[in-house]
Amino acid sequence: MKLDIVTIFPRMVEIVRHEGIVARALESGLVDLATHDLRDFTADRHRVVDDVPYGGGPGMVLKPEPLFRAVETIRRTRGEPSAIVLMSPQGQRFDHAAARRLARLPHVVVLCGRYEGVDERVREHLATEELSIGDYVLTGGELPALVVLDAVIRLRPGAVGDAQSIEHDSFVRGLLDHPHYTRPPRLDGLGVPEVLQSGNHGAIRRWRTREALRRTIERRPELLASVQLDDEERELLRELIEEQEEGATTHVEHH
Ligand code: 9D3
Repeated sequence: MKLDIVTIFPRMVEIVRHEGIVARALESGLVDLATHDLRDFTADRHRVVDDVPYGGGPGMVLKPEPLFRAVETIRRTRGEPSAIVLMSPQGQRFDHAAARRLARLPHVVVLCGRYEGVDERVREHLATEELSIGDYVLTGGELPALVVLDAVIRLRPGAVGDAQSIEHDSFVRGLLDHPHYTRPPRLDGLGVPEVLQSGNHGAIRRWRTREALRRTIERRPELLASVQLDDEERELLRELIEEQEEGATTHVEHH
């Protein structure tokens, strides 16, 4: 997979080459990452990438020509991209489904916005889609581009050592993850649930499903609306709701 990132802060993106699963995927050639300094595509002596907004108002707007030229150079030197993603607060929310869709493409270009915004002609005539990573205000599209890069790269076959951990991704299933424990069995009096040390794999599986359901109800109940539960899961869910109702009438919530 080819990934091209266009930014005025290429060093912010280059840090991913040094550490972790992403660095290994790049080193092993699973992903070919190129970063492009937007200022290299300016035509003036001062390498200016922004300008005042037509109509007035505060802040600066990212000029269109350097972005168009950057993509033209990517087309010539790296080939025709399958998607040109503009990172912007106005974009569709990036989620696991979007990560999986992008991970299947052979060549993705990501454009990082800065300042108050990007000239609308980039959005309409250059980008093929627009993505946001969530409803909070950042200073630019670089960290969002890294979020997309991280989520996409780990889905490429061979990037994550244990393929099972991809299938178990909680958002693939639509439920939050169950709790995890490792040694020691007692930590200053804090124990590990007996069932996990029992060796009873059926009981362990049921416990994990119950705890995943419990967390989902407590923290992200809206996720349950779009998850397909099997008979056992529906039964566990019914038990949990009963448990919750008993709790509500006998004692005050402690968190
Ligand atoms: C005044 C209106 N703001 C739009 C909501 C202006 C503005 C804020 C922040 C314009 C650009 C930015 C910089 N952010 C991004 O480029 C960005 C972003 C984000 O801020 N949050 C979540 N996802 C993204 S993707 C790109």
